[in-house]
Amino acid sequence: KSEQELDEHARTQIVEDSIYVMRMNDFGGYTVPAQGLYPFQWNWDSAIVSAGWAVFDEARAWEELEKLFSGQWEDGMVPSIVFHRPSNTYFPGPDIWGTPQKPSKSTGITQPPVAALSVRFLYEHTENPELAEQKLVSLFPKLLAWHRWWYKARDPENTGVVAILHPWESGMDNSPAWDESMKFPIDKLPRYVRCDLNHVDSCMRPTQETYDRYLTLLHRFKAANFYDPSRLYWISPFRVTDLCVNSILIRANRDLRWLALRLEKDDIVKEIDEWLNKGFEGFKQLWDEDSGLFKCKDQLTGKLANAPISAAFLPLFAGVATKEQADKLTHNLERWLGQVNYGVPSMDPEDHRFEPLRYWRGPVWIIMNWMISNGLRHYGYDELADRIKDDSISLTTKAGLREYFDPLTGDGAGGRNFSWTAAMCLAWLD
Ligand code: 2M8
Repeated sequence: KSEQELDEHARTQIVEDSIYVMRMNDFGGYTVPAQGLYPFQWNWDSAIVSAGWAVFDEARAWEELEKLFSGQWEDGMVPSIVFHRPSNTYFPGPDIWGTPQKPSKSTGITQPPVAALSVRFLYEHTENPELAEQKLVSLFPKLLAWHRWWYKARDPENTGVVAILHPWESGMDNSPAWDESMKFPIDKLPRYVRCDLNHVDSCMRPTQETYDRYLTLLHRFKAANFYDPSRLYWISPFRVTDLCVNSILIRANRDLRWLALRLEKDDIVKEIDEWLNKGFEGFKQLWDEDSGLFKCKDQLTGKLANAPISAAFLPLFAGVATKEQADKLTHNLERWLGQVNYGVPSMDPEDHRFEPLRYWRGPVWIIMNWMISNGLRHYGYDELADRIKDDSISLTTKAGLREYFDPLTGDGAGGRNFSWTAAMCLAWLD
C-alpha cells in the first residue's frame, strides 16, 4: 500500500477508536477522563470532551455540559471534580474533600473555565438550531455566574487577572512554574494512600513531597469553613497568576460575549468588555522581556515564576499578546521544536528541569497543542500551527489515545483510552 493509503487508514482507525473510547468512558451523562485513574467528572476535561461528542451525538454533547453544571455551587463556582458516583480507585475522593452537598459532592476548588468555548462550539456546529437555542438560554446564566465568580473570589483586588490557590486548579498539576511557590511548610497530615501509582508508573507522576503539599492545601481550605471562597484567597499559602487559567478565561470571555450578543444582553456585553480590557492590562505584568516569554507569577512574593512552560504560548490563544510579543514567542517555540521530535513539550527542552515523561514537566499534551496551534493561526503563523497539528496527528496515530506523549520518542504515557485526547482527534485532528 502507498504511504498515503496507510495514512488514510490510520486516520480512519483513530476516528473509530476515538468514538469507541468516548462511549466506553461514558458513565451516563458524563464522561470520565480515563477509567480507574480518573473515575469522576472532571471540569475542563468534560468541557473539551463535549466538543468531541458534538461530532457524532449532539444531544449527548449538551448533556455533558449540563451534567457538569449540575455540580455548580450557589456562589457560581464550578468544581474541578464532581463525584456523581462513588469509586475507590482515585485519591483524594469525596470523603477527603468532605464538601457539604452543594448540590452534588465535589471538590472545593475549580479548574480552567473552558465551558463557554464549548457552548459556542456546540452552538455554531449545531444541526438542530432549536435545541441549541434552548440549551444556550439555559446554560448562559450558569456560565456568566461562573465567570463572575472568578473575578469576585479570585481577583478581589481588581488586578485584571485571577488567582489560582492550588496547582490542581491550573490543570498543570506539577508544572515547574509552581516549584518556588510550593515551598511553604508541609502540615502534619492524616495518613493517606495514593491511588494514582496503582495505574501509572511513579516516574510519570508528581513526587510524594508534591502530594504532601497538595494535601496540605486541601486540609487548610477545608478548615476554612469548608472552602469558603471569601476566605481562601486571603489564607492560602499558594496564590499564583496562572497563564493557563487566565488565557482560557480571556478566550472564554470572548466567547461568552459572542453568546451574550446572540441573546441581545447589552448590559452583560458591557460587563464582559470591562473584564477583557482589565485582562489585557493585567497580562502586561506577566511578560518577561529577557526570555521573550510570558511567565506565571507568584502573587505572594510578586515574582515571575522562573519556568519556561508551554502555557507561555497561550496568550496567543487569548489574543492578548502584541505583534512584537508574538514574534518573540514564536522564535522561542521554533527553538523548542528544534530540540524535540514531537511538539509541543510542556517545558523548554533545554531547561535543566525538563523531564520528557513526567506529567506536566516535559510531555506533550494534545489539548495544549490545540490551544497553541489555534492561537498561532489567529496571529498568522500558519506554518507553525500546521507543524503542531501534524505532530499531534503523528503522535495519536502512532501511540494511540494516551494521556500525554514523550516529545523525544513519541511514545504514549500516563493513562490509556483517554477521553480528551479522543475528543481532540474528533473535533480538531480529523
Ligand atoms: C490531572 O489532575 C488530577 C487532579 O485534578 C490528578 O492528577 O489527580 C491533570 O492533568 C488535570 O489537568 C486533568 O484535568 C485531570 C483529569 O484528566 O488529571
